[in-house]
Parts: sequence; structure tokens; C-alpha cells
Amino acid sequence: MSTIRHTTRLLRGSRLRPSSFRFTQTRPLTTTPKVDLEAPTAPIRQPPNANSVHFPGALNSQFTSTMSFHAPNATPSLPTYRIMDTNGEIIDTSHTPTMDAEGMLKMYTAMVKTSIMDMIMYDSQRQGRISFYMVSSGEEGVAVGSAAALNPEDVIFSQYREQGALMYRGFRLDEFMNQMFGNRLDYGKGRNMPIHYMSERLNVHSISSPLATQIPHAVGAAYGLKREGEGRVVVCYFGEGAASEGDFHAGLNIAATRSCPVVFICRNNGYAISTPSLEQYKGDGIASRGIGYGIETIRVDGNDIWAVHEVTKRAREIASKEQRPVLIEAMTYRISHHSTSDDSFAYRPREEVESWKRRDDPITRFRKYLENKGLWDSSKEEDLRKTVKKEVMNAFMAAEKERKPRVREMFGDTFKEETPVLKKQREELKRVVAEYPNEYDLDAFEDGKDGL
Ligand SMILES: Cc1ncc(C[n+]2csc(CCOP(=O)(O)OP(=O)(O)O)c2C)c(N)n1
Ligand SMILES: [Mg+2]
Repeated sequence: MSTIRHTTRLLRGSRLRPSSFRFTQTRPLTTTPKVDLEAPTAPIRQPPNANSVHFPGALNSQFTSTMSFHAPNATPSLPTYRIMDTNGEIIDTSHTPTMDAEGMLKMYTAMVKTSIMDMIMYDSQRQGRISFYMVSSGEEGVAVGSAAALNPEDVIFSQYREQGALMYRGFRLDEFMNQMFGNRLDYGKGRNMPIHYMSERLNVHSISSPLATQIPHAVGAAYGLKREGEGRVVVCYFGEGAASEGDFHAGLNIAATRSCPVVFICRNNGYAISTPSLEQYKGDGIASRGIGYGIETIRVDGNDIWAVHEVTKRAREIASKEQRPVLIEAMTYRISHHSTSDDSFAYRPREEVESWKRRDDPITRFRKYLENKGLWDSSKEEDLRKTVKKEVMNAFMAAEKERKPRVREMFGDTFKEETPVLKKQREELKRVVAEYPNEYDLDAFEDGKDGL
């Protein structure tokens, strides 16, 4: 107890001055940080004859003389929130969406554009024109519905299957393509595999291959935004498989204990490559873990774009106004193979995939809603698809023709200035290239061999 009080005094005394912290946020701190350290002020005591627990680690538990282990299957599963059924009909009219037609069509266009880009890029990998791709088919409702509920200043950290969120935010097709071809216009300077997008302009951090590493990064950024005090929030996407990583647990616990304004969005799409969700965990999905960490949590039908939109909007409001984290578990289905390196029919029946595609595709569901409203029809659909295909192909061909970044770029950006060791390695490469010109054709790279 005395340790708690002593620590509290220490923290109060320091007031955590902004100058003692360094953040990766681009904006300087202009306002007094509004950080509530939430240290307990009163000593925690066990009053005589108390009927509830007052141990420092659990404050609201009643004593009982009935011995009962809490069996997970005795607790009802968390419900799944839904607004619109698979026919595009609103189930409960008290939740009728209020978005204007322009907003709805913007969401629909982003979904269709994402799915067309996915098809073309998947095929192009099969033709050997890009090295890798990941399709988000079946999950466009989660990415687009959530992105549409955010403010543009909110910061996004994503896993790799949320291209719909980028598309909605305004990441252009040429930007997608430049990254996938790793050409000289790629913001990542060709250093990453395809689909590792980033956009400083749109407040989207770089995707990173090792699973779940974005979660603690997102929480740290959210803590930075809390100190900035302007109400921006972080949105962090991840899959249910990534939630098995230690980073998930560390990230959620830090977010809860430090009250960080972050909305966690878990896409539970049924699989982590070949591992079905139900082999990945024994509990009630990912949502039950949020509650375990003391985080307000909701489970939502991820194929219902309106439900995703509404819960994200509310979650954003909680995170921003009340400065604490929220977890959304969006239930969906991965229609695509995991990636171009996977053949999912080796571990799941083709009929299962076909049935989801036919029964509950988020694009079809939203299209039915728009048609019911008189906002969409098959001729509009045909026009949109034709236009988007052309746009994707134009961006594709332009990016494919671009030169690759200068070869020396691969030595840059790890250190502020080139270190003697890196300089030696670069000069050695230059020497090898000059000695074996037939082995190293650098014509496809900007400035050719002089780019070293
Ligand atoms: C730390 C780490 N372990 C393993 C992998 C290999 N890996 C890539 S994606 C993936 C499955 C992730 O599943 P999930 O989080 O559910 O996302 P989904 O692919 O279903 O969208 C695995 C195991 C990795 N990239 N990083
Ligand atoms: Mg998954």
C-alpha cells in the first residue's frame, strides 16, 4: 500500500512534462497534455465485516460461500449486432440509416472498386506481373463501413486485408499500383512486398508483415494523441489469428490501463491461413477478451455495412470524448484464398466458400439496400464496373512501366546518415556490378548503374 502511495506521489510530482517524451506524431504538442494518470487517491483497505472484496486487484467482487468455477459454456455467447438482413432490408426501423445518397454511393463505389482491383491484381500475380497479392473479398463491409465512420484526421493502423479502408479514404489507384510494383513512385521505395501500403497524406501507417506488431504501435500512437488533446483517435485493424500474438494482449492491456483513445477492429473471418478460428481459441471469439481487459466491447455482423458503420461511429465517439479504448469484433467470412501463395480448397470445402458468396456477400447486401431505395440499378452497376475496370487497368499499366527506385535506396533511411559500414557495402556492390555487367542489368532502375 505504501508503495502505491509512494508511486502516486512520484508521478504527481513529475507531471510528465511533454519535453520528457518523444513521439512519432508529426504534429508538435501545442496544448497542455490532458493526461489523467488515474492513480488511486484513497488507500485501499479491507473494512472489518465487509461483504465484498477490497483487495487491490479486484474491487467489486462480493464474497460468497458457494464454490463455483465459472464454466465458459455456462456464459451465453455475446450477441452479434445487425441492422440490415441479407435482403438489404432494415430489421429494426429505429436504426434507419440517415446518411445522404452521396455518402451511400461513396461507400458502395469504394467496395466495388476494391473488389475489382482485387480480381485484377490476383490475376496479374498469376501472370507473373506482380509477386504477391491478398484479396479482401467478403470483407469489404468491415473495411469500408468502418472507414466511413471516422474523421479523416484519425490515424489508421491496419493488418493487410483492409484495402477498402484506404480506398474509401482516397488512396488513389496509382498509389496502390506504385506500391504493388515497387516502382520509383512507391512511398516505401520498393522495399516492401506488394500490399504493404502507407500514406502520410491520409494518416495511414505502413502495413507490416509480422502479425500484430501494429497493435502496440497503434496504442502508443493513441497515447500520443491523448496527450495532444485534440480528440483524434487511432483505429487499429487486425485478424482473429493475429489476436493470438502476445502483442495483442500487451496492446489491449496498455490501452485499457492508460485509457488510450483507440478503436480496435478485429476482422474475424473464420480462418488464419489454414487454421479455422475454432481451432485457434476455445473462448467466445475475440470479443470476450476485450471484456477481460476492461475494454468496452461489441460484436457486429461484419457483412452488414450499416451495422459496422454505426458501431464504429459510436466507438469513435467513446474513444474521442471519453478517452478510452473500444473493441469491435466484426464477424465475417474470408471468401478468397489467404493469399496468392495459398490454395484454400486444400483445407476447406469449395461448397462452404460458394455458399457464403451466394448467401451473404456484403457488396450484394448493400446493393440490394440501394436498389430497394431506388438509388441503384443494373445499368448503373454495369457503368460503374466498366469505368472502374478501365481506371484500374490504366493505373496498372502506368505503374508497370515506371522504373524501379535507385538501387542505392536499399541502403538508405535506416540511419540518418550513411554509416561507414553501409558505405563500404554499397561501394562493394558497385564494384561487383561493374565487374559483372552481364549478371546485373540495372537498366530497369532509376539512373541505372549510376543509381548506386
Ligand atoms: C508473427 C507472424 N507469424 C506468422 C505469420 C504468417 N502469417 C501471415 S498471415 C497469417 C494468418 C493471420 O490470420 P488472421 O490474423 O486471422 O488474418 P486473415 O489472414 O484471416 O485476414 C499468418 C499465420 C506472420 N506474418 N507473422
Ligand atoms: Mg482471420
